[in-house]
Amino acid sequence: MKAILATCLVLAVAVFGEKVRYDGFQVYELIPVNEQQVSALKSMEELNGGYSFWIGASTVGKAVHVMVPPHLKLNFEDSMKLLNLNHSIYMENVQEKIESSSVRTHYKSFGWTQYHTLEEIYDFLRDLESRFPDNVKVVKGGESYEGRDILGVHVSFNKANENNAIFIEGGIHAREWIGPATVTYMLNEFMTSTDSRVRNIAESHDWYIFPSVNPDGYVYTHARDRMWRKTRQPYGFCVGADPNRNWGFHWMEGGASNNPCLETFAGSKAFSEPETKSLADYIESINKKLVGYIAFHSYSQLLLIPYGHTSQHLENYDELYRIGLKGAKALEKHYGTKYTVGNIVETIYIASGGSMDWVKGEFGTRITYTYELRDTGRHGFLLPAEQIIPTGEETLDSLVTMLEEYQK
Ligand code: 0X9
Ligand code: ZN
Repeated sequence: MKAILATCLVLAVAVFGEKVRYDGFQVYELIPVNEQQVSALKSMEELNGGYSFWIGASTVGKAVHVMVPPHLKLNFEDSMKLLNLNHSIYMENVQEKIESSSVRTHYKSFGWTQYHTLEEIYDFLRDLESRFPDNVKVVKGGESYEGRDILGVHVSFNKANENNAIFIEGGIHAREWIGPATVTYMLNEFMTSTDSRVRNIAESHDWYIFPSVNPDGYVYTHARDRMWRKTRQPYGFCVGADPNRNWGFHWMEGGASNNPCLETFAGSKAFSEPETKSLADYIESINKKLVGYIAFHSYSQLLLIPYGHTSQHLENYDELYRIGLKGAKALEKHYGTKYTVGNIVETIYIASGGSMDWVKGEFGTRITYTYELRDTGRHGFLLPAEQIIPTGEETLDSLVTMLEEYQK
């Protein structure tokens, strides 16, 4: 086993070279109190002068999280003084956080006490198929730029549920590791839980579950750069588009960039990324069976309702909101984790071209939510692996609670 691991490491280093390091990088929290500060922060993000906005500026009063490299610390603090912006350090050393949150103990079997690689996740899916051949089928939802399959499972306990299917999307943003971890946790519970509520919800729907829909990006976060968000298709001297800005519904209508070097680059056109194009084709092929589409991101503890290009409420917003609140309440009961529920623009920021929005806009799928999982910034994208199981438990309860409401 050790020899295999060593070989994998050697191969990874040979293919990708060294890993990107974040020694001394700090994450600041800033809360703009006026419009000038908001627009200055937005310009700073657009200039892309070495800062990385983990949470970009949206409106007055909304927290902004920025990762600052050590050599820019003094410049950054000077800029904050000029802007008269209060700032506090949220994370002292990103590299240390990367190392402590991705510790891998000796790998025995798939579980939820550590984060997994893409291959381990795919093996878990194949393993489920062989353990539950009557109910689980591994399916290919599409293909990535680098030629990887986007694998998922179609779970079905009863042919009669065929047109009562829920699509679960995880990992569209590569660095948000808690997404794929929570999605596999829930999938495992759907198959193995003995809790009657979980059994009832699991067995009264069909499921299309895709834990990691940006496989190139996810592999890259393991092999090369833990903080990678986008796809891996090159655009000039920068790489990747934001796969959650690339879908063909109100594409490039706010919160998206035409600069390939930015984190929110929307791609050269709608569906320029093979991942979004192929997955969209797959979703289209099953759209008549879908009653729900739920995407899992991190972080911020939000339950988001379409759309991301407008704050106008869609036709079943009130239903989604009312039921979302019940989900958030059930979630909080476990560990006190508090979620905010609401329209994307009102709750987080303008973000057009997202997957859920395309599904809702194109097919009118009734149940559509995007989770922004734990936490609110203490660990951010680097959520410790000890939090996978608690996150899984509370998130599963919220989902079960919401689907029970829709069954009523
Ligand atoms: O910016 C995003 O894509 C999401 N936030 S994240 O920090 N995970 O990057 C918000 C998703 C908004 N969703 C849609 N517009 N559908
Ligand atoms: Zn995300």
